[in-house]
Amino acid sequence: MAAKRGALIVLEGVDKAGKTTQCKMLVQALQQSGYPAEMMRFPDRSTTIGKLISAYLEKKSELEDHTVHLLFSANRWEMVPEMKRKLEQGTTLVVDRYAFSGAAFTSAKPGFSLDWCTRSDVGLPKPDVVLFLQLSPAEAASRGRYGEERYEDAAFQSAVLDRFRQLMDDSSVNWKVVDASGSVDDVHKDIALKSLDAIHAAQTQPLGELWK
Ligand code: Z5A
Repeated sequence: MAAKRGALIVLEGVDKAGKTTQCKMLVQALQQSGYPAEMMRFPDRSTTIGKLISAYLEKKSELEDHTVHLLFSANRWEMVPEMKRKLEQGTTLVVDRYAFSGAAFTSAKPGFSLDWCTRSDVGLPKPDVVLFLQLSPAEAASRGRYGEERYEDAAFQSAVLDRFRQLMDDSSVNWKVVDASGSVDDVHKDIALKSLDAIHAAQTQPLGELWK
């Protein structure tokens, strides 16, 4: 009999919301409970495309805004065969940022519509759930100063948050808001519960296509 497919679980949220911390904790907790699970993150800076993106984020290179948007998208598409293979084999993928970051960040730049920014990601594997880690700008600021990378400033992050809110109005995506202001353990408990629901639901549903 074919293995039940794994779930595609995406964590999104503003800077310093705790996405990376929570992805790692979730994968560990799932594995300890006997669910095959792996973490992925976007951008995946290890690939040839990812290295171009990384140099751009580190301000070591300049790229035209449409071009870098399409590179972020290509960086997701290049991972699709591997993602599908793992999901079909029954592995749950816990993904740190996805197409929603792509659309929110580029559309926060002048002259970009949300509609244009979603197009290059139409048809990607559709997450079974997108957990949006909600944190106010003041609470994010209390977690330390922004770093040196591109986009790490308060005004731009506030524009990004507005775009995320618009994306969350789309009921074709299974958004779940998580209050990320609690302790690491409390946030984890909420995420683990919501993720188990998604894992169980995914076992009886085919993998969808995003924004189609
Ligand atoms: N980007 C884009 O433009 N287009 C795209 O398509 C994609 C991304 C996919 C790089 O992303 C940039 O690329 C990003 C979006 C853009 N730009 N920005 N800004 P990244 O994933 O490499 O971003 P990051 O900078 O590594 O992650 P982050 O957002 O800054 O952090 P986080 O993952 O949400 O949080 P964290 O690293 O887990 O935790 C941050 C700190 O808070 C750390 O000190 C923790 O110990 C602390 N923390 C975590 N949880 C808690 C709780 N609950 N309480 C207190 N303190 C906590």
